[in-house]
Amino acid sequence: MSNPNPDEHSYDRHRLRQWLAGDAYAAGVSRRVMLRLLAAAGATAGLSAGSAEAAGVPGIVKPLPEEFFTVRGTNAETNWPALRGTGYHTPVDRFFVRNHTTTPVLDADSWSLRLWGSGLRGGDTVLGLDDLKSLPAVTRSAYVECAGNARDLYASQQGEPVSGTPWTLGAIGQASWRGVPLSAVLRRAGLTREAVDVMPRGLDAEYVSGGVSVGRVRRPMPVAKALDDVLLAYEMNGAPLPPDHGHPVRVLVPSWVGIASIKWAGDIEVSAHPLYSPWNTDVYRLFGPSYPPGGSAPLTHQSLKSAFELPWNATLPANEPHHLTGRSWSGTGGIRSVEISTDNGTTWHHAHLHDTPHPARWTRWSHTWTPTTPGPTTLRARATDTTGETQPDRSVHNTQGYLFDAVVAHPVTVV
Ligand SMILES: Nc1nc2c(c(=O)[nH]1)N[C@H]1C(S)=C(S)[C@@H](COP(=O)(O)O)O[C@H]1N2
Ligand SMILES: [Mo]
Repeated sequence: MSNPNPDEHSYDRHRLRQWLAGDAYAAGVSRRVMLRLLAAAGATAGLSAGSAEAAGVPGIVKPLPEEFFTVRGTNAETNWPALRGTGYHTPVDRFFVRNHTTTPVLDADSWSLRLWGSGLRGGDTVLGLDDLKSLPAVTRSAYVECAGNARDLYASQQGEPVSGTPWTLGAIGQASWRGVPLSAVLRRAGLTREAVDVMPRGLDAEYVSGGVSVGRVRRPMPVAKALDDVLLAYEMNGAPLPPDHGHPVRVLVPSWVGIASIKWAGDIEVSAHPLYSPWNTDVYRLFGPSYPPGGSAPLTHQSLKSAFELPWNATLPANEPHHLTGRSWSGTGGIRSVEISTDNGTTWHHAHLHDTPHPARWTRWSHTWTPTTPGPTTLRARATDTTGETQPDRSVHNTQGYLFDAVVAHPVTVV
């Protein structure tokens, strides 16, 4: 798989080596706590159950009607049929929510963002929302997708056990985000040439796993990505960010794993040393027999996927044309083509594509099918991206079920 950004590639290699050598310093988590955590959770099971999740309370502010969402612990998965006809951007009322704890309801007037750390000159910088809004704004379309999206397919389609929230395909949403480039804020705060990592941290509650707090949600990214296309977003689809999606300000890291897009940003550490958090060491890396003993490099880009805007086990009348619709996306390239099979993968037809390719955005597609034979069958959508990668028949397993990319067999019955 090609990596479009050489700086990200060297980030992967160098940080992994440093982490494995114990060279990165632990911000907020002592070695002792990490060891307890690993003992409690099992070396690769990682962080799985928060206290709210264990209690089965979603802790989400917006309504979660059954036709739009499937609630999974502290999270809400978007039902794909609810996206049919919604256009390029996902309406907030059906945008998935992934919370480690619960949505904090923050006051925009008293909110501030602190930038600090050894990668800045001249001390801390504190910015209020008005300060951010006084900087030149940009608007950008991008999806946010959980790295564990489609995790359940490892088990249901491939018969392989994985740990974590059993998402089907609905842990993705795409919005139009307005905000300030993180690069502008970093430069204003006195970014130095020595800076290597940038770590935003949320204002939501500390995350407790296995009875041990690992602190507030945070994950470092290399300075090259931070200076590239990352936004500090304060608007979503033309309105102030809603509480569940990070009000008043979230980080938006296009095409990367959703965990990078820290909600309710409260501070950003800018460091001249490699940074560490549980979210780039114990979770959001690939573990398992196909990967190095210490796991893969920390995850960056999302994987290639496709989904139909149709209920699972949908019933479709025979001898009538059905306008099948769906979307495909890839974090490493735009979508170049999508093929559809309505006969369990025997024959394939090119779908009609409705959007231009972009690695941070999905492409809508459609295909008209007139079934003639009653009975059960499976529909498949197989996308190819602009790097030439095509969705495989089987996804390479990892214990935490990240980055599923195989063609999904979507069951339907013709009547
Ligand atoms: N502060 C904070 N930021 C966070 C999270 C969180 O729990 N707390 N969850 C992350 C994960 S794992 C994902 S997939 C995305 C989900 O964004 P959404 O809830 O707006 O869809 O937010 C990320 N940012
Ligand atoms: Mo996620």
